[in-house]
Amino acid sequence: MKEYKRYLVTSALPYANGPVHIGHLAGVYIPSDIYVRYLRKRGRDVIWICGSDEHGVPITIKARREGVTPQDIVDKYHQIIKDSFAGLGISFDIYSRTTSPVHSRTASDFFRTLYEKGEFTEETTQQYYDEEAGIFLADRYITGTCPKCGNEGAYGDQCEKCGSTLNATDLINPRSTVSGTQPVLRETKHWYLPLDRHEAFLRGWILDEHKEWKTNVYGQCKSWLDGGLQPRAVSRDLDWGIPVPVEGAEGKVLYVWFDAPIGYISATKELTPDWEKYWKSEDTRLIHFIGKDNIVFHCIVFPAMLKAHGGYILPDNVPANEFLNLEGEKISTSRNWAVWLNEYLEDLPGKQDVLRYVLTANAPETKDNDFTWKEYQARNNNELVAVLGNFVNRALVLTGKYFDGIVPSTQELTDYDRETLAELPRLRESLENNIEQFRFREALKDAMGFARLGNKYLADTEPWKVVKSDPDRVATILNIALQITANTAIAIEPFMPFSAEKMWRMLNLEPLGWDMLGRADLLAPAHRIGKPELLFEKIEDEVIEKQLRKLEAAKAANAAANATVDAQKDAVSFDDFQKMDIRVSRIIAAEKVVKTKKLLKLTIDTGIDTRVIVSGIAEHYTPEELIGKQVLVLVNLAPRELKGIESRGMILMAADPTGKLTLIGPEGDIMNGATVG
Ligand code: B3M
Ligand code: ZN
Repeated sequence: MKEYKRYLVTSALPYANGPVHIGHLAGVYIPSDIYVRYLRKRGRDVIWICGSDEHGVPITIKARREGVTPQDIVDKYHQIIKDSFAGLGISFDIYSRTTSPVHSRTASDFFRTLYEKGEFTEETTQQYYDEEAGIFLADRYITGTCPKCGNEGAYGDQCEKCGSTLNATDLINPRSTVSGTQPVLRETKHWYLPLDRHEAFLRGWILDEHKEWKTNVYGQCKSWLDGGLQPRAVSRDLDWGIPVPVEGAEGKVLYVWFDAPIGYISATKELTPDWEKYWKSEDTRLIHFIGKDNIVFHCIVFPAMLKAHGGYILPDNVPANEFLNLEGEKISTSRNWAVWLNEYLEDLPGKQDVLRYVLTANAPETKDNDFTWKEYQARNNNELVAVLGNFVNRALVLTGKYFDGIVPSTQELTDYDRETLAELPRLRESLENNIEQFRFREALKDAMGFARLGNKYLADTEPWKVVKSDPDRVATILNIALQITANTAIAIEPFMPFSAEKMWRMLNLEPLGWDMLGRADLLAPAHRIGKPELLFEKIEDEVIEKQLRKLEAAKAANAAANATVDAQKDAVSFDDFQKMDIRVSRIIAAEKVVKTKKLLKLTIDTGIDTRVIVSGIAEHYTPEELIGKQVLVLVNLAPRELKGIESRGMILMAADPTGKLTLIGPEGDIMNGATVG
């Protein structure tokens, strides 16, 4: 691979219309933080660019909904996002924003250059217009049925279900998301980037020169190219965004996906006067970290823009990750089905590295993956506490106990000692190879491999058993254990910087450089180590249950907010109603029906008789809650057999639009058998 003098790393600019969640972290920000921390640790010249993406329709929709300005929205969430990234140790060199003056100037100049070079086409087309709201409908302002997959919630620019990029006029049965009305078509002029003009170049650059790109990225680019590239509008009829800087463009702004990637350039300008050294020299390696829904913009559209402009380098790699789901469901900002980073840092202070570890160990690097709080707890307790924490604690505590915290000298090494030490450079090589190939899950296993090696070494040599009979042997064992501890601190630093910092403090050492990794002489005999601290603590069930309750509450709140009451049924006659015999009854016994989730077997005193009724309310009531309750029973419903039990009648329940079931009963105690009419 080509030797580069410097690295320019970017991470996708998060939309400033909400906090970041674990899907963003697993997909983009933790992998890029690991990679950049590793490059810095190796002494490479690297700058890492990010910032808030503050234009676009989602932000204006949220502003309308909250009755504030788009600037209010982006000011609020830019700060929340920036602070929460810092709280997790996501160590950008700059976290800027696309409402900055530098960005407006840079994006305007970029557009003007392409305009003056004739790189755009101008087209007057019919676009959807909302006559009630008085605005053109672009992107998220319009919804309808996706022509490709039938998804009825597709948007004017993208279908989230099948990932297709759409034009608003492609939508079937379009509706304005602002007023809900049926939009009309109106003429409007826009500027287009004729991607088809760059198709041959892009085919060669990607399909021939970058076969090493991740399969998911290369595959998506190939299907885009094979499908034939179309001109893409680079302006919009909106009042929020960077004004199109040419004559005859009143009321038009740059399309957010045109301006946002230029944000990488403007933020670099803010960071360093040497910005051109990074963006315009072939000695720079440009890497874009993104999620899979941004592949076309970073591999096709932005490179075409850079090529058309001239003078810029193109990305050498775009290691996009797939999506992370949460408890088996797609993460959704609108449904509040997410673990928000700012809330995580509040709820679980001091557990930044646990989240970094779990989201790396489980990262959706090649396919969508799932985050569960149970797995978060298991990985913390069984891997971080039981392996990494346990090993480091033993090595340090035993050195304190047997050698008063002084690193002992090694005596005669055994074959097993030498075999163990020989593992160190091997682990280093594998770790480096995996990080350089953007395989961070595998790289994390290598980093944890140092702790596993140490844990096993202590368990096999059992210094606590031989300390009386052979203190020299124990000196050798603990010296080796401490060398492995120091190796572990170097190796985990890109992944878990907070724990590495603690380890250097406990070792009473300044952080060692990456070039020391794999060696067995990191701690000199007679060096005094520091005070052992616990690296990780066990996570109890209660902590997880609280998070799961929080998710369920969010789901219920969302369901209630979106609930719609069923329409009235067809009319029935009074005689029809008279046929139903509904009685006040009392539940006198209740038990779960084995091998079912929903069924309870209830013994009911109807005032007429005592009978058994099977009811599907086990997910809403426990048997204990029901005993003694008076309920309404339809007693003359024809008997049915359910799971081998004869059920005679039906208990009346209220089912609300969120699916919650509630028993209906009399106000206060009345006689069983009372007739309800
Ligand atoms: N704001 C993030 C997204 O699509 C988008 C990235 C821009 S990177 C230039 O979720
Ligand atoms: Zn679709």
